[in-house]
Amino acid sequence: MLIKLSRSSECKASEITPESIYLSRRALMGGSLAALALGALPGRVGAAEVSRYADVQAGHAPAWFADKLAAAHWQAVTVKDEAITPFKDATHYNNFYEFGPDKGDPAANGESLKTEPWSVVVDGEVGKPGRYALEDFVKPYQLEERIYRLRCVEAWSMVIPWLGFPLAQILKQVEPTSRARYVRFETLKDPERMPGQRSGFALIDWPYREGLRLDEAMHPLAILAVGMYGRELPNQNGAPLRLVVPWKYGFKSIKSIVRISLVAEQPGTTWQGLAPDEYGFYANVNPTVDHPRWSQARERRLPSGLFSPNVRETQMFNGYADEVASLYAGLDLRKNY
Ligand SMILES: Nc1nc2c(c(=O)[nH]1)N[C@H]1C(S)=C(S)[C@@H](COP(=O)(O)O)O[C@H]1N2
Ligand SMILES: [Mo]
Repeated sequence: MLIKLSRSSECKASEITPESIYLSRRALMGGSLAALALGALPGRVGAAEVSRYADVQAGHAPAWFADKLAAAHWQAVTVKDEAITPFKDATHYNNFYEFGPDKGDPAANGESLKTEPWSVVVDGEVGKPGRYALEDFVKPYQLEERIYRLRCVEAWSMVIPWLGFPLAQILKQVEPTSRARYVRFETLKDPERMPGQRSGFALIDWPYREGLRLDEAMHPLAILAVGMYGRELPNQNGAPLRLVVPWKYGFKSIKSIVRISLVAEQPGTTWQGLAPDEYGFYANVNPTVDHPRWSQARERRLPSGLFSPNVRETQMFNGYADEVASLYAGLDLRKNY
């Protein structure tokens, strides 16, 4: 994985002051939505309106998405005393190697991705395998807004308001067999529309692949996202369906998913396959286990500029230790990085 610290100066001074939206933490799976916190959102017009967030570009959402949005559970999970990253940064500083290796490439080239129609295959060790149109795949579930920290292994981070639903809901519905121990995910392979899949960055054996242990995948914080900032996902952020696992390094949160397979053995993953000494299967955010080429103790919170680097301490499990640490009881996190 490339690290381009010199690019930190990309953020213009005008972007350094975020549209600060401070939120209070809600109980993890608590159903109650605090009117108080909602009232504190500046620029809010209506529950289903994109203008919940400042400077958010409207997209071209399909009709089913608008219906889902109207019934969404806003702020189902939030972060405490941290500003949401401006939409501009979250959509113009991306890793999505299918569209090129530079942070600006996914925004510049993502347009060519065709997200309609889209289908998702669920197969492997499940009682009910199937191929679903995205709309049908999402239909049974209420969208929840999950405001999560995202910590890239390259030591930058953001706070992003996702819209999605727990991965566990889908997994339960397809009925994993007793042999299922891991979940494997695959991104679309479409070299005609994904320039990075046909260019020089051919080190990657496409499609991009990721995986989770089944108990990690069933954890209520792990979600499949179809939107962010009160709208559908922009292509550069992994439209139309991506994984978000907030306690793990960003590369686990695979974009533009077309296949979810329940499997018996630990699946191979893209970055682990490329550089197994540097990127592990677990990839839990851990400030005490350094990457072989850089420290993981701290991170640059975007927007981050030359004169305002906005560096902060990285938290164990990215701040989600209370919720997820028990998944790793007895596991040597230094060996299982
Ligand atoms: N298919 C695919 N998924 C991917 C990547 C990628 O290159 N291809 N990059 C990963 C990395 S390294 C990070 S940090 C996050 C970035 O998500 P964001 O661009 O929405 O912030 O996506 C992850 N998911
Ligand atoms: Mo990343």
